[in-house]
Amino acid sequence: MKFELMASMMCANYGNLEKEVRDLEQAGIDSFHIDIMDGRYVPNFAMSLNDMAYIRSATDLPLDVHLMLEHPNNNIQLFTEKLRPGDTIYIHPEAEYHPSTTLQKIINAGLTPGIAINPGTSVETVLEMLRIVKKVLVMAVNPGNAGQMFMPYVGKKIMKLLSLKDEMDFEIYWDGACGEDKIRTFAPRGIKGFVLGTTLLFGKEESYSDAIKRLREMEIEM
Ligand code: S6P
Ligand code: MG
Repeated sequence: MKFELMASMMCANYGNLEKEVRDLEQAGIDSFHIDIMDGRYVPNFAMSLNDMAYIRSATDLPLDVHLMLEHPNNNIQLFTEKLRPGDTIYIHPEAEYHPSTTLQKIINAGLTPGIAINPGTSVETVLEMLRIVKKVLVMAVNPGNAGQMFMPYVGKKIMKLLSLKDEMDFEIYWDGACGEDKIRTFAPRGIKGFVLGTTLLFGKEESYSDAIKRLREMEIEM
């Protein structure tokens, strides 16, 4: 079964980011997930613009940029000008007065537009934006940190999104507390990709190569 695996780079070893990028590439990761925070929309600072720009320069794989910022429209250009076609920017619609304007700027820059949906945000609230975006990042934890508790009630929302994705033309991605069980359950149902953080990939005895190989070769029942 084909599904994408993204590495959550806020969980990487910043002592040697170049090696982290190289090891993850060699291990067969599909893209790099970049969590950008402002300490306001979420109570944390993870990665920033320069970290993103460095990783952009260090790999040819796509970047998957998750903006956890208040009013990203104010400085979206700082991000779009450093990215390239094939890269994605996700915004949180509730962090913006006019999210469709910001999404249009992402489209105009030749990038893939996405929205991230918090555990407490309903599909109905973002319904019209599903027509604009190509990707929906479903947050299975409250945004802001790695290593958090899975919110089981997001399962129902995922089923609703799955029923809309073909008609409205978007793909669904999983972010937060992604364990093997989540991939086994949701890949066959149509979730296209999974962000891997401390639950499955980082800070383990197992090498990135072994972990990614194991996940790709997992027996998944349809
Ligand atoms: C959370 C962030 C995520 C995490 C990732 C961590 O605000 O958007 O991308 O970095 O989910 O994964 P884990 O397995 O540690 O929860
Ligand atoms: Mg994220």
